[in-house]
Amino acid sequence: MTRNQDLFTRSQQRIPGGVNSPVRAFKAVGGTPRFITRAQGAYMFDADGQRYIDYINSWGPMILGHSHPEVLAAVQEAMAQGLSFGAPTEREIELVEAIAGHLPSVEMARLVSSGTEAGMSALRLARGATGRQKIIKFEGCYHGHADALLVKAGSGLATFGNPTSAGVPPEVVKDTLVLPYNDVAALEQAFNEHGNALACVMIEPIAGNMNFVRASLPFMQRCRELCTQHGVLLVLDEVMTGFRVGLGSAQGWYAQHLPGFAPDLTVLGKVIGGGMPLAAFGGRRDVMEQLAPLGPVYQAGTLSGNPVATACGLATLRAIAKPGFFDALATRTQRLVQGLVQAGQDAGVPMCGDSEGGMFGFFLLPSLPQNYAQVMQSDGARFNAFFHAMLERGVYLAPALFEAGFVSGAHSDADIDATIEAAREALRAG
Ligand code: KE4
Repeated sequence: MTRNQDLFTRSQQRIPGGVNSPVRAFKAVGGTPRFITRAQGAYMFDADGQRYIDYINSWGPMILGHSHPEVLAAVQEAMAQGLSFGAPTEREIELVEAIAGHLPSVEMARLVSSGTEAGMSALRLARGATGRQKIIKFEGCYHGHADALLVKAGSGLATFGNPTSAGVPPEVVKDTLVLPYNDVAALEQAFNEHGNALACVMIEPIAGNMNFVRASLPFMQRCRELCTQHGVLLVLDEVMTGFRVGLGSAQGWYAQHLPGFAPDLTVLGKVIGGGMPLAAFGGRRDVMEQLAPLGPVYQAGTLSGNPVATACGLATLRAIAKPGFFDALATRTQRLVQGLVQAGQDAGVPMCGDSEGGMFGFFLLPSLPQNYAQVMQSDGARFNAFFHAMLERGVYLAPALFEAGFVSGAHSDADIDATIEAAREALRAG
């Protein structure tokens, strides 16, 4: 028994599935999860002393790499002043001002403790601000585990959703319409039928929960136009892409290609907390001012804007805003994806990939998928074998073919080279 196996056996006695979040259990890829003892820079170390080049980055937050000195110093200084007050602090203002400084669409924001809480609150706010109940989400997008958003496409796809989880009453999801991603015709039909009853459209602009699928420019433009036309709020779920694909996040990328593009609300998490429990939702002032204590939409949280978490997030945002950070990160991430794709082609394995900033995806497919159905045509068994072959070579990729990968500012060119070499060996091994 390795130490990882021993810990996994023990953890399963007291924690469901042995993990505090399902994807960590390696159910999709099989095998024993690695119990991490420490992490430094681009590396994580497991209970058996194995070092891994880390492409999980805690599912996105660790964009600077682990144990970044400036972040640790800020957290240690904050901790010494107190862990939690349940009262406002200046640093909460500073963090929201920093977010708003990079995202012009965010005129106001509220801090919460998880992406789920942010998405759930944004949904309630959209419904409260518009007085409407129906919402649109897209197949393959994940917005956290709030009941109304745990919805899979109905049999006919563009139908009102069915719960993806036990315990979610059908009446909670009856107003959640699930559409195919990147399908303009389905979107237009949904607006024709329900436009004036819709509170919001919620979308991952680059769907990291389908590994890495971009909303096409025509599709995103149509989302914006139809929402504006029907008084529907466009909510970008940037929990994963926010401050990960660029300082302007994904909305900044779309605004470069669609002049004047801006969402009405944005959901953020991960990077803005720098690895601590912190997320946010924000957007138009007239909408945000519907929140208690100003307006009728209730939302609250004991640890919202926690002083240690805001110190971690603020130090992270300040570090990634330094000149050249994202250029270097994007270049390294692109080189990684190009190397993986080339390794696939040289081994006669269909492989394609894409990246933006420090977020990437690769698929065991001949061409980039545009929606969930196409992603799931990937060869799952071959992905699982590749995942474990890479893990054995000290490279920790996302343990599921529908998850994105992340590069940090701490990943060196040597780490990228070593990863590509490991992929060449793993793919040759078959
Ligand atoms: P959290 O509640 O896990 O902080 O955030 C939920 C969430 C919301 N929106 C998007 C676009 C997200 O990607 C997430 C969470 N992402 C997953 C990874 N696909 C977190 C990993 C996990 O569930 O353990």
